[in-house]
Amino acid sequence: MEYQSGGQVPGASGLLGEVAEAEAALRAAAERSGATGGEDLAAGFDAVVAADQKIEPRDWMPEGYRKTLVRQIAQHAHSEIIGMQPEGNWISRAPSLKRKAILLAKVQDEAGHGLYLYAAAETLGVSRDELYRMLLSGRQKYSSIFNYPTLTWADVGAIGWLVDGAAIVNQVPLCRCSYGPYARAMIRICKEESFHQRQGFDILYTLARGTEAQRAMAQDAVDRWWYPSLAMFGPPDTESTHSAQSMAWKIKRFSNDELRQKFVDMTAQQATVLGLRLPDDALEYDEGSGHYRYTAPDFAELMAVISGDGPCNRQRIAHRRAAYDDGAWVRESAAAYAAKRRERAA
Ligand code: BYC
Repeated sequence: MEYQSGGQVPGASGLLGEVAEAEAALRAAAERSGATGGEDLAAGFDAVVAADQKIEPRDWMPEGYRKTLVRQIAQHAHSEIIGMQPEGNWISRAPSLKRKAILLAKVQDEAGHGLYLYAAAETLGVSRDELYRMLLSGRQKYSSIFNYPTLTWADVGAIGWLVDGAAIVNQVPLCRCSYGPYARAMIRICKEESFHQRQGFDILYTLARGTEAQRAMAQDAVDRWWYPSLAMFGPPDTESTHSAQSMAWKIKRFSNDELRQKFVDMTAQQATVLGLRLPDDALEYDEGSGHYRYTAPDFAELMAVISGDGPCNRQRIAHRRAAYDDGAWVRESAAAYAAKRRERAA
């Protein structure tokens, strides 16, 4: 595997190919005549899912399907928005104008992803404001990963390489999700995420070839972000509450452990190109299975972080609440303006 600064992350082009194939499949599904179940709504839903066509907002769907999608899409949207904080921490301290411009664009992209996803969730009959309030009151979650601090500039590189890398591996299959608005949003998001991963890889590549101190800083960041990144994929399959049903509905296409393994296989090879070490003595390629053996993350830690006890949970939510309160006048002015326009038009 070779790398040229600014180029594609080695071993990641296959994922972009999968996004392109999913995009073509989405178009083909839209053109195929609709699968039906006659008068029976539930049979109609099952037929559409079985035929790999898409469920659209106006279609009948089981209440559990709708609820699962609202939970997952909202959690995903919240993750994008909260995910702006750890990186935002470094915008004013990026080491060059170029790095600063790139990071600014990346953090703006995350806001955009949040918006596509809130819009996709709204097609299921919930408002963005409701979802936002559920985040702020702790009734809905966001990804565990954003509860860890960004201590050095190298953390921005590690987030791009490992966190965005894990995000892509998890999200490319969502481009084939059975719910049309979510699948379409994911196509665009995945294309952008692949640039995000490139910027992280490029930061680490540069640091790993810099001074001894820069190299040590890069290694330290990888040491701290590796296991939290593995934990992003969720609990092991044996403890995953939603996987079986979500896979039957074709919301999820692969299990948590399958995707975690795919991420390890991809990342272990990229680490050798970077010249950095993944902090796992047990990491080893297994000829027989064609996969890397690895040490699982500490799932008790994942559960503690998910339930509010990570290093930065309180800080992240306090920051979001303050931003929500500070923005009240903008929402009120926009609503007053819209009401005035409606009145004038009437
Ligand atoms: N963090 O039954 P399971 C990004 C929860 S954004 C928190 O396996 P499921 C990026 C889970 O919700 C990254 N909670 O659940 C942005 C469930 O909760 P309930 C976000 C987690 O849904 C900015 C319970 O544990 N990506 O990459 O089948 C900058 C049991 O789990 C986590 C997405 O949201 C976790 N890590 O599978 C850079 C992708 N893991 O029932 C990067 C979409 C599990 O108690 N989401 N839980 O409420 C998914 O693919 C799935 O929801 C998951 C979990 C694989 C995450």
